[in-house]
Amino acid sequence: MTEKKYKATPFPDGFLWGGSTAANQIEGAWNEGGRGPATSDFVRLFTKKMREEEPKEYDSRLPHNASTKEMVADMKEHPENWNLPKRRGIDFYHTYKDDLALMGEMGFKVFRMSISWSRIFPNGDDAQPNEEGLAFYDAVFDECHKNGMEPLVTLCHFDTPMHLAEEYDGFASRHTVDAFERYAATCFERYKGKVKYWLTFNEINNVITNPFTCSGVIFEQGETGNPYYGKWAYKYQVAHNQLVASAKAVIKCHEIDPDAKIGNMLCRLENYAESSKPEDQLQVLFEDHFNWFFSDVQAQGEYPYYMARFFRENGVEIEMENEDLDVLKRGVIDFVTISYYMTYIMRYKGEPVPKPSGSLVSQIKNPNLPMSDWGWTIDPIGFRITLNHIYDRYHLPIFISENGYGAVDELDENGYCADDYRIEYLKAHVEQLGEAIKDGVDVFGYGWWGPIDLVSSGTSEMTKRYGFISVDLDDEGKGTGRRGKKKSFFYYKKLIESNGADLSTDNIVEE
Ligand code: P53
Repeated sequence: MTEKKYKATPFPDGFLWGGSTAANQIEGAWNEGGRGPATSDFVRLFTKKMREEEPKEYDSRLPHNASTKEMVADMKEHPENWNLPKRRGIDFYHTYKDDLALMGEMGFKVFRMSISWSRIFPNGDDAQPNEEGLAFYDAVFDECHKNGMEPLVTLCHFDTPMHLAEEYDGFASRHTVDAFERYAATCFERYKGKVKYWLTFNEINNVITNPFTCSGVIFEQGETGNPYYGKWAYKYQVAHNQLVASAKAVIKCHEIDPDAKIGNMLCRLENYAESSKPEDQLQVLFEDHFNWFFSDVQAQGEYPYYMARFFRENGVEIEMENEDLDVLKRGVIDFVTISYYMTYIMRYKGEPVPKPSGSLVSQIKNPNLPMSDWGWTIDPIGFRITLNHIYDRYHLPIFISENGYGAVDELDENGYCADDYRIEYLKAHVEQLGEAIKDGVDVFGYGWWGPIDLVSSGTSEMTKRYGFISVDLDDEGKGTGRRGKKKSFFYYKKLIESNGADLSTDNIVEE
């Protein structure tokens, strides 16, 4: 019936429209249900204002005058001195039924979420899994299906169990690789038949800029006297270990549930040269290589040629176990996923060095593009370009695991907001997604980041809202938690109903 009612759509039948979340940004209940602490429980609120007042050189989530270990110790001893919003989330642990019903009401076909590793293994490496944690996700997956959605599940989204961080320096140790493999296998066994789509690590490439957040690396940050601090060797060793862990999970997934598909997740940084100078274009090439490196290994099963020179010239010698290269070869992903938010401008630096750590925002402004309140450029055409680049490179089906617009919303007493700016962003990006599909790119789904307001990853703010559904909570955790429907809720519903054929903004029915 959709075909009759609407004009042709570039989107294939069964296209997976939906939204994306992460356990550490929605669940809350950080110490309930037998859950053990995770790195995300030790991440402070860090607003734009605080960021400006306290410039930093590395992980934006951490103060730069204290080592991670010192800070964690203080958070344990004086939790009252710290605002740690990821412990609260939006209370999804208790509200998931109502929240998923709202997603179902919009017509979602897919719900991307993550499992909190420390709900399943409180220490990350316990002898037995925690049944209460396993049962929670059973209930969530059942609820997804009840509401017409396939769960698409990330195994680890910025929340390494704290025990593995503190005792083993996270993925700096092979112990963590083994623990992850066992955790992944436990999930595949338990949820076989219930979960068809898996992802290994969220934004695996961000290990270079945010090693604590991405990989549970705790020693490296800000510790003066630490021989590894700031060294590429350490970061790329951690990256290697995590790539091996990812490949091992892929192999396990295929063994345990041959019907399931498993993908990667790359924070895709699409870069433009600042000028037509060949040097600037060369910098784009370098930067692309640092970004592609991760998905190249995951999709092609081997280290790409171009890293050898960087490793040689920067003293990086990856320690490998005998089986590693074979594991990487056998553990190639079934599909590719990316997050796409913005594009960056590159200026020649004279040598290949990855972007300065923690820079979520381009150092150089693009005069041709508008920006969000957080300085993120809005670039729908960049989305089409990036999709073509990915497909050209891997020829694998693509799922957009994140795309979205964080803004300050003025919510009324019903939690309503006429968020036309969000609608515009969505419309423009879906239009370009359609163009990419017409170009021949094989995309099978689109997950809007934060379909319900959630705690920001980069700043832990609630003020940076992404949702079609509002949540009455502020940065201090104050508010009723009540959910409301924004104007964009009705727009996305209509868009999904027409399978992307109806993108018009002048016939939105709000009811
Ligand atoms: P927030 C860097 C650049 C782009 C996206 O981000 C990034 C990052 C790392 O923080 O992260 C992804 O909440 C991430 C989500 C996150 C989302 O983008 O800082 O996978 O967890 O919430 C948006 O506005």
